[in-house]
Amino acid sequence: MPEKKEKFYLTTPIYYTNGLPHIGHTYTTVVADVIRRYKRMRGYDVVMTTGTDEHGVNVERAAKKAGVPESEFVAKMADAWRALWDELGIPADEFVRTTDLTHVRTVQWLFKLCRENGYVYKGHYTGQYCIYDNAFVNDAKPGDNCPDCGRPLETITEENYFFKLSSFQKPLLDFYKKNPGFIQPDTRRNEIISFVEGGLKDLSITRTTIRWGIPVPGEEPHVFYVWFDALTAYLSAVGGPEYEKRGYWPADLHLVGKDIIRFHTVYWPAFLMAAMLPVPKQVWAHGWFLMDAAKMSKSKGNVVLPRPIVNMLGMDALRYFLLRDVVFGQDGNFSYDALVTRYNSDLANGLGNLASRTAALIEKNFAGKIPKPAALKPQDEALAKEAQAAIGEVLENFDKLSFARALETIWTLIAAADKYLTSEQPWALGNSEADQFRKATVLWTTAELLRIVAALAFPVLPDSAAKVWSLLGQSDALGKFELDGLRWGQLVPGTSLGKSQTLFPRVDKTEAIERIESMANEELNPPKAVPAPAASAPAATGASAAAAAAPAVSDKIGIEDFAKVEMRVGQIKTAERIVGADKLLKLTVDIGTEIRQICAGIAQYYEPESLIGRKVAVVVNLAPRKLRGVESNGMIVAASVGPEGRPVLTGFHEEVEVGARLK
Ligand code: ME8
Repeated sequence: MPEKKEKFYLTTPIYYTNGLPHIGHTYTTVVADVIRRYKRMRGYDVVMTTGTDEHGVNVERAAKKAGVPESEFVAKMADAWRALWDELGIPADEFVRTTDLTHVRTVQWLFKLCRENGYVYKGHYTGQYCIYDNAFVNDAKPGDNCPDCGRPLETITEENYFFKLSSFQKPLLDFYKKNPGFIQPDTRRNEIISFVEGGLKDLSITRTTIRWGIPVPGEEPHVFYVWFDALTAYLSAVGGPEYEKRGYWPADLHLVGKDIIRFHTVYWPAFLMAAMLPVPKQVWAHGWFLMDAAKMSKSKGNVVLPRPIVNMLGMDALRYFLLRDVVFGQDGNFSYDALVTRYNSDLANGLGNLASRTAALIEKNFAGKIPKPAALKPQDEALAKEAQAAIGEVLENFDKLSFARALETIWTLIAAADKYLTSEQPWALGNSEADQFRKATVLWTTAELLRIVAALAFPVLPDSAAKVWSLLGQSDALGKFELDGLRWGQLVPGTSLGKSQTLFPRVDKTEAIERIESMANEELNPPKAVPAPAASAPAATGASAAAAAAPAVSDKIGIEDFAKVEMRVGQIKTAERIVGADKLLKLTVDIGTEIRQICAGIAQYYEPESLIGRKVAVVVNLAPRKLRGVESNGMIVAASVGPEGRPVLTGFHEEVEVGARLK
């Protein structure tokens, strides 16, 4: 544990704003968040940066297509990226935009330093350029396609400022040698060393053909070109020219995908060396998540989105899968099948089941208080030893960013506890004093193991580990717990258990996948914009609030407009909650001519059982649509009450026939 809080600065790439985040971007940001939480639990003062890369031709074109100025386009996109990270619980400590003023100043300052030190000159450049990857392709001929994305290259000739990258071959090779941990994993280091040994060409760092970029002061129309601009964001985020005041530079860790390792391990240290600024300590390049063996991209139509998965299974499930299923550094295939299988086996049947089983047994046998262990048997001691050893192993693996290994060790412990419970059978013990002592020992041991599991799993499963933690009656915030102090034996007997809650409800694989895919489809192909609901409209608890809204423009409608809405008396036959949709109930409703499935946003206000047999007003001629992946064919009418819009279902004071039309 560092004496005085040592600083730790880590970054994700700053993502392009011409698209929205998919699971690949989410992966890097999740990993950064896991490291951030882990380092905080090891006593570090951590800052994590992410952000958006907002300049360049692609943005110019996308803004034009959208018919808005570039600044407006990127502001919306940056908001969308930031909002998604917030929603997923992985917000940056510093969110840097390359259009931020501090960033603009930092880029101009870095350029000035490089120029003053003699590493910048003016020249002409003609090259084959991929506008999608924002990179010149060395050795390509006119008419070639990009070797990375396969799309046509463009020939570009223009006056540029050049950076003397060629002067840095030896300094870089010396630097890699002195700092063998700088490029990780090792295979990537070897690739980069061979690349640099092969010779470095000077690099064009400004453009005159692009308008949307940071201007080179006094040299307009030159604007800075992608990588000189983008990489500098890491420094801008922690103070830019005043970085020394904040004290986070040099970065401890740049996390990147393998696609951009060269820019981070060759260009970036060279720019900083040229400016005589400190060089980051480590660049870690992870592999790609592939879909059907190809890199995900929106143009190929094979992207996986995070939100539908999170809606269905929860963020912890996604985090767990991303870190458990693929060895960090290697490529991995993304499959919904593997995701849901892991969810059911490791989370629902594994951690979730162990926690609820243990809590239920303590509740039943010890009135919800952690029992005091009595004499230990060898099997109790063996489990304690295994858990104590796991602590060291897990920390070591987190330190090496071997997340899959760390999780494997934690889940081996969970399996050992399951086996222990099954063989000790505390539920089969009687009420004799000896049996009571044995029960107490077994249940304390299992609960103590769970406490250790929760602490170790927290960086990856922040929500559910915290739930297990409070289930075991631990009142301190788990995120502030210091892992260096974690030892077997700290669970205090007599502690009252917290409220029990289901951690990971088991799901049907086929249904879960169908719903995730359907939600992804809705997100990728959103319905056309609809008018906002008028304040006086009845609460739309069914298919869509917007679809049921009264026209916003005129406050009067003709009878013929009202006649278009077919409302009938329906009777609720069944009602159930929907996994992954806290607000919705799935109802089947008899509308006289048929039984309809309708989703209603009333789950927070009505118990499903209380609705059976109830007669309600139903809009029956709404186009069917899917809500959270569940088909809804109609809408239940309710009043919207109070500032929170509490739904109150309509009802009838006299006997009415099911199917009667409301007029
Ligand atoms: O390259 N699998 O931005 P970008 C795993 N703006 N990770 C993936 C992935 C996949 N299929 N797809 C994307 C840029 N990523 C530049 C960076 S940094 C100074 C400038 C992740 O929006 C991975 O981290 O194309 C990759 O490096 C990054 O997103 C690329 O994001």
